[in-house]
Amino acid sequence: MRVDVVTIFPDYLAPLGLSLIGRAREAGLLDLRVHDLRDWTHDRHRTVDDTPYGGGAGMVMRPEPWGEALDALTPAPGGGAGPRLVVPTPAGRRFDQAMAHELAAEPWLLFACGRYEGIDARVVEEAAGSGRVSRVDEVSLGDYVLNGGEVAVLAVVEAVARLLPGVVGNAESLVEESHAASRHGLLEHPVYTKPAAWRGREVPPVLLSGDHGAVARWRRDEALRRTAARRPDLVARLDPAALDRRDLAV
Ligand code: 6GU
Repeated sequence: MRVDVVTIFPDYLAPLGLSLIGRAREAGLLDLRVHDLRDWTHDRHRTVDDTPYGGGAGMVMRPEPWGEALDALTPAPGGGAGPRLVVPTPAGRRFDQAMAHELAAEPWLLFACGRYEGIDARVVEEAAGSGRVSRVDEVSLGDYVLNGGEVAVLAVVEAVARLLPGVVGNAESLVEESHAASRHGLLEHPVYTKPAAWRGREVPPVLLSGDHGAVARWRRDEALRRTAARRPDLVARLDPAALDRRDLAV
């Protein structure tokens, strides 16, 4: 998969050279390219922002550098398939595991990181009608405000890259984790490792019992309990068909 990121803070994306993602890049599974938006400015101060029309606090990113950046990084219409453009913004559609899977199926993603109060709205409009990108999504990580899109890109790229074939060594760990489709909308159960007793706390005995059915039942109960306590919104959305009689006793 190819991923381009345009930002005024390329150094912010440095963690994408580390760990799992760094190894995926070295292995050729992920072709990640970070670009400085200021390379597409032409004034002495390399200006990327200006005051908002209509007034109000803060600054808005000017459309011209963005237009030039997107033109430079995408094929002309008819020149082959363009990337899917992803614009992180707190005003976007909520990013979730389903969207991570959707993005992981794309051959090419292009992230446009806004700063300040955001990017002039014509940039997304123009890109969507340009024929140079396959589609445009404005996405949000959740209901809180970050200073810019860079941290969101770190999160989205990590969530997406770990779904690419060969990136996570043990594919089974993808299946079991919280928010995997196979968990039917429940959070993951708590996990334990050695030692069996630590600071006076024992690992739940059922996990040492060797009774695989009992272990599965215990994990299911704990997942339900945890989800009900922490994410009642997920419980409300559970498919009733995914519950069994013993679940209702929890
Ligand atoms: Cl994607 N961007 C910004 N600036 N703030 C956010 C966000 C994105 N998601 C949650 N807060």
